[in-house]
Amino acid sequence: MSRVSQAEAWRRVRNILEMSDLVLEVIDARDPMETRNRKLEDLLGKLGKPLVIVINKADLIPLEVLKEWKEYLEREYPTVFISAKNRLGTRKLIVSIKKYAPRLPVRVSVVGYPNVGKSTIINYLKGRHVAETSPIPGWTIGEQIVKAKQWLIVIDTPGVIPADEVKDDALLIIKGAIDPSKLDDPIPPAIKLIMRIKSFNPKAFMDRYGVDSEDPLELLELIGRRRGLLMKGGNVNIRGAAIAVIRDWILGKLIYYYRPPTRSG
Ligand SMILES: Nc1nc2c(ncn2[C@@H]2O[C@H](COP(=O)(O)OP(=O)(O)OP(=O)(O)O)[C@@H](O)[C@H]2O)c(=O)[nH]1
Ligand SMILES: [Mg+2]
Repeated sequence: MSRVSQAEAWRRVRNILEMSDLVLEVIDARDPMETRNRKLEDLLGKLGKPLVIVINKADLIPLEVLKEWKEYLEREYPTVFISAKNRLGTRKLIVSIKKYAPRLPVRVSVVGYPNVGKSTIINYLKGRHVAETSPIPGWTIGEQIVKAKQWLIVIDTPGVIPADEVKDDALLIIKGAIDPSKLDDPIPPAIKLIMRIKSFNPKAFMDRYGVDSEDPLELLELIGRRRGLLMKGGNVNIRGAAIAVIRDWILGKLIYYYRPPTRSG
């Protein structure tokens, strides 16, 4: 499924958490609920480690929605939103680390689902490329300890998936947490993803591909044809189209967002 087994990834993350003074949990701004890792948060609670939630990929969604998520999540944990890739909001991240660190110098681990941008954040904090990043989920296999500043040691970790989710391909695709080319059949998860994207952003497919349909399978066919994904005989390679859609989602080329639940809801 990924380059490292999830059992091994969890084992490594647990070891890192034990030696951390502060933990950054990274989530994806496009789907904060689905990329928030409750299993990790439970573990941190048990270990008694302070946590800051980092909403990453803030460049992909509107500022006013980011502010709503920050306010919502801050009922539970201190929260910042940043775009590690575009280096936006990252000064606030430094301020938060200093504020919530029990002492300086501080050891901060960066954890979360695969592909949320943990290694990109490590590189930002260091100020140069020291951790490998990739649009392929499950890229980081081992921990990497980086002295980012005189007072700051940051630790990159492999993405972790709760055990009860590892077999749910459709859910993991929505979370952007697995590599679609590894799936036996990417078509059913792609269909679920299409339906989720459409439910929040009806224009997403017209904007991205210039085609649309109410029927997700037909939409895959239209996208495949548009992209020239044809098989011998001229039929559309639906599997290829499914992988293309999932990749675009992972790459942030398909976007949706939603607002946090209201206080009464
Ligand atoms: N749009 C956008 N993309 C980002 C941002 N930060 C990271 N990415 C992209 O997200 C993908 C994953 O980034 P990584 O830093 O490798 O993610 P990771 O959490 O370390 O992933 P694993 O090692 O697989 O667990 C890459 O294609 C990054 O370029 C961001 O702020 N905005
Ligand atoms: Mg990584």
